[in-house]
Amino acid sequence: MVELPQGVVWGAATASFQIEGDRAGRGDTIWDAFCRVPGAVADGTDGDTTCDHVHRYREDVALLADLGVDAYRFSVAWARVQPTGRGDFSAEGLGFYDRLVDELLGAGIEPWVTLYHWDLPLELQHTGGWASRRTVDAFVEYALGVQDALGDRVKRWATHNEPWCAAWLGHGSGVHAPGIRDHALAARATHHLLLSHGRAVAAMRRQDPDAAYGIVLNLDTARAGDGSDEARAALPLYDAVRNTVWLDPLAGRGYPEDAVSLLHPHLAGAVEPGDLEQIATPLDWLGLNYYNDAVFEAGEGAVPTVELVQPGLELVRQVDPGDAGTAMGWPITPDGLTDVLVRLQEEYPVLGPVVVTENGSAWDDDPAAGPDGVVEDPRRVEYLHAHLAALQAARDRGVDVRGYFAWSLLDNFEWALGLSKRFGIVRVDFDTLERTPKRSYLAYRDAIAAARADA
Ligand code: IFM
Repeated sequence: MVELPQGVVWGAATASFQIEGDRAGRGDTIWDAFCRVPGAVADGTDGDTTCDHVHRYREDVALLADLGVDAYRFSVAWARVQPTGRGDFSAEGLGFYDRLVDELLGAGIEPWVTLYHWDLPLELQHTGGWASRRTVDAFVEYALGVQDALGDRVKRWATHNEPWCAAWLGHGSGVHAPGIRDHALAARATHHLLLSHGRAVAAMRRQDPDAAYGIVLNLDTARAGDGSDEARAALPLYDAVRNTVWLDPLAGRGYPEDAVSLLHPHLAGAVEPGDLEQIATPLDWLGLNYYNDAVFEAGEGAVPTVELVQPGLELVRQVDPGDAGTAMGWPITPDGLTDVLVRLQEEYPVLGPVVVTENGSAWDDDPAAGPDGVVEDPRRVEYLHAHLAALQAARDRGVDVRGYFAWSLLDNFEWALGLSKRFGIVRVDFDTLERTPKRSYLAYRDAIAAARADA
């Protein structure tokens, strides 16, 4: 086991498919296929160019350096380094990450690498994707190959980003690639994602015992906004699929009873002897992506529909926050970040210190830069300050939080919503690819400097 440094690592995060572009330099992924389905991506955009980061990474690292971060969290595109997901690795694809890592280290920024942020090589979907056990073996092979290439310099690894999304948005509601709506397959994918995590961590730790290994989960707290019986009854069922179905097996407790009965027989049916022990391979740190709490009310069929995502939510819908929400229609609930951090400390200390690996908000920014060349985004600044205060509140209550990564460095491809939703603290003009810092970038820079001065 490896100790992360004490204190908070300040960082910013992105993900491969969302920023890289350079479609010609990699194999086809499930997201390329999904983007080709008419209507699947709201604005009809795709991952072919996005921020063109593969060609502009030096400029982006310079932005990180000016921001003053300690660390940069990015993901490797599996199909860039292993185009079909099995067999030969691409020297050209690995070469890109090799140069990126060197550029970061040269700027004094530590690379935090996520191995899987949803862009499965399409060939692996043809053999069953995450619903198939075969993908587990493929993932371990891929993880070891990337570590072979970068592990002399990369010492912070996360296996998966938000496996709930890969399993339940990808196979439950089908609003994400591969666009499947089948709770049985979502349950199987849940198990295989966890198993691939545990096996990869064990194999990578054998290869490099001096690196720190984690997984990144999107956890939140569900609340009954209207206090109705329907909403209250849905809360533990939501919690089982969103939170504890991941946390409990990672903590060595097996799958929680609520999840097993809700997903019967698909979840338990996927488990083979020895799997739970492998999933519980010790972690050096746990990544938490936090955006907002889930607030439910009684009611069916409203948008956004939640009953498709997982069973147990047939009689509820999520409360629409209206103008009080972000451009995603998400409520703003900073206290919820403190709550989740406190819960992790109280109920899951075995999972190690927590790193907030993503936190941020989308707004319809006014693109015009002011006289000082900065794009004004007052509500993102407000959201950032509120969540940094919530992080501090958790630390004041004794929670061992070791990092905070803003989502996202750049405006980027927001999955099924395409290029229309902007989470960046730096604006990207998707026609010219010009980068312009927003006020939130400067606010975050000031917050980091102030935190360092206090430390
Ligand atoms: O853009 C995503 C990211 O890929 C995963 N976490 C949530 C972000 C905002 O939706």
